[in-house]
Amino acid sequence: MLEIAEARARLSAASAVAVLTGAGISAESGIPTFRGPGGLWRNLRPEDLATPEAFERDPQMVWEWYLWRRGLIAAATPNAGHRSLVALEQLKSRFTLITQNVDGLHDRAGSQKILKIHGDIWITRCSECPYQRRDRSTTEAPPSCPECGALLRPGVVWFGESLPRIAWDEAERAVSQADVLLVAGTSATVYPAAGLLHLARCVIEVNQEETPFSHRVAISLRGTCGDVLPRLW
Ligand code: BV8
Ligand code: ZN
Repeated sequence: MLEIAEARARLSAASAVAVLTGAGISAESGIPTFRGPGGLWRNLRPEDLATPEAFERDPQMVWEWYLWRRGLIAAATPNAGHRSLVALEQLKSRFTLITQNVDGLHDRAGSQKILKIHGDIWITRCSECPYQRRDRSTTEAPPSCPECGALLRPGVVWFGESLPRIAWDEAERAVSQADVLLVAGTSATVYPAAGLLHLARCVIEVNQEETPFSHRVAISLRGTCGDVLPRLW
């Protein structure tokens, strides 16, 4: 595959590399994607689940959805796609992994420099005050904040909520300074994350299907993360 050789050449010549991952990189670990067949949103629309209004309206339903997802994620293990990014990080002096995923599989694979721009499902935080904790508990209902008594919620970014300031600023800087932005397993439909592709000098995309950016990136590799990524370095 000519494009693979071209992608390998560009990545090996790059001294600064940024990577953006989406749900597609965790699909081969058995975690359903958001918009694919059998996706997490299948019977409900994102607006029904991942929004502050939904949590306000029905905290129990939203909490249970995250509990179900935590169960899926706890049973999953990182795959060759996650592991290949650990190897790439060790090869590059300047490397930043930006992920939209909240599953923590990049951490478990051994990646070091991770910017979680949509938060972390293993964090539980207060809906009112700054209180938060790492949380693997499986309490059936959203607990109350020990500091202020308000309801606790998953430490993820919902639709309509702004992204974590520090992580987002670092992500923008890393992409604008990178020689190559490698985009793996994302439909590139959620903003502002997808906007990072506009900042990059050179984008290499790895996706099973076409995305809105496939015709505008330097190289668009069609295939699974688990198969393609390990062949790129
Ligand atoms: C904000 C965390 C404002 C929670 C998530 C209209 C136009 C443009 C934008 C908007 C609009 N209306 C509203 C907006 C803004 C909105 C948005 O972008 N909406 C979209 C739907 C249009 N964005 C927001 O609300 C953001 N906040 O704008 O705030 C603001 C500004 C200032 C001050 C205050 C407020 C917040 C967005 C974050 C939402 N949170 N998740 C949780 O996880 O529960 S988004 C959710 O979608 C996940 O994070 C996920 O990562 C993300 C993106 O999805 P993908 O990761 O790409 O997954 P998807 O299933 O879509 O695609 C999978 C891809 O993988 C596919 O392409 C598939 O082909 C491929 N694939 C599958 N298997 C494989 C594979 N590829 C390779 N190998 C495989 N094996
Ligand atoms: Zn509180």
